[in-house]
Amino acid sequence: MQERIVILTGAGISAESGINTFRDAGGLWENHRIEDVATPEAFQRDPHGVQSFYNQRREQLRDPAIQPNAAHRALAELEQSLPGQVLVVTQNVDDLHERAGSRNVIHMHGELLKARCQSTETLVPADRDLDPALSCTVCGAAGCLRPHVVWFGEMPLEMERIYATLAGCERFISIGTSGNVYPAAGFVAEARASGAHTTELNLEPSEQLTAFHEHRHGRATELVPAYVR
Ligand code: BJW
Repeated sequence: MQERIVILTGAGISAESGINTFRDAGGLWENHRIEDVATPEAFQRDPHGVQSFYNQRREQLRDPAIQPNAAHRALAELEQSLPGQVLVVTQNVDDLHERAGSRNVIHMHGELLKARCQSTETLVPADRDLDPALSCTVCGAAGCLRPHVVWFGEMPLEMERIYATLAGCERFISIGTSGNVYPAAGFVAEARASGAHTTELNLEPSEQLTAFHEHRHGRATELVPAYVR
């Protein structure tokens, strides 16, 4: 059956698991310039610096203290109670939705625990630190592996499937995202144009607040279980 509920998640859903957001006080963009770590040009200029930024974040994800929280678990339970009807589109590169039990997940900005061969597009596991000089086993060329993430100026992943699902959905729920980054920030307008009911669950009003039918503000671990159960 076609998914009827689309849930967009952002860094705020993983904040209470101990993973930094991007734009909050103390967030990743406070200590790193986007132009230095999150563009293809930065990677071309300084592959070691960019890999080191992502290696630090991989290390954080390996920390046993980092676990899915009540919001991730509530979404997994929703999917289990409505088989085939729930699609989670996450902007997050962590694996906390999967660890909580969600199965129908699109990582539109990629995955921290994968690397991609720049020659063949082959994906390889990257659960350890990545050395930019490593060669990929498929093409054998040295230095061709890059983090499997979507940087500014690059096309997010699985856009066709996302837009098709937005066009047919009846509910759109946005959780823990500031609504600053497109195309994800425009999904609420797409869903609304298709007749979906739209809800924002976020710590504070997002940039897209006025586009939603309803909004609730507070911590994801409290709002999400209360909203979806
Ligand atoms: C809590 C909480 C708690 C905290 N409970 N809540 C001018 C106009 C329009 C667009 C553009 C433009 N100029 C350039 C563009 C395009 C550009 C863009 O959007 N730029 C803007 C900055 C203006 N976008 C792109 O380049 C994208 N590609 C693209 O557009 O391709 C062309 C295209 C055209 C048409 C269709 C399709 C494509 C690519 C964007 C790639 C973004 N990449 C990153 C890095 C990924 C890898 C990595 O992780 O390192 O993705 S940037 C970063 O931002 C990351 C995130 O996924 C993304 C969104 O951040 P998010 O999740 O919203 O986090 P925060 O920190 O911003 O917000 C957290 C929220 O949680 C806050 O509101 C808190 O209040 C809340 N919160 N604790 C609940 N406990």
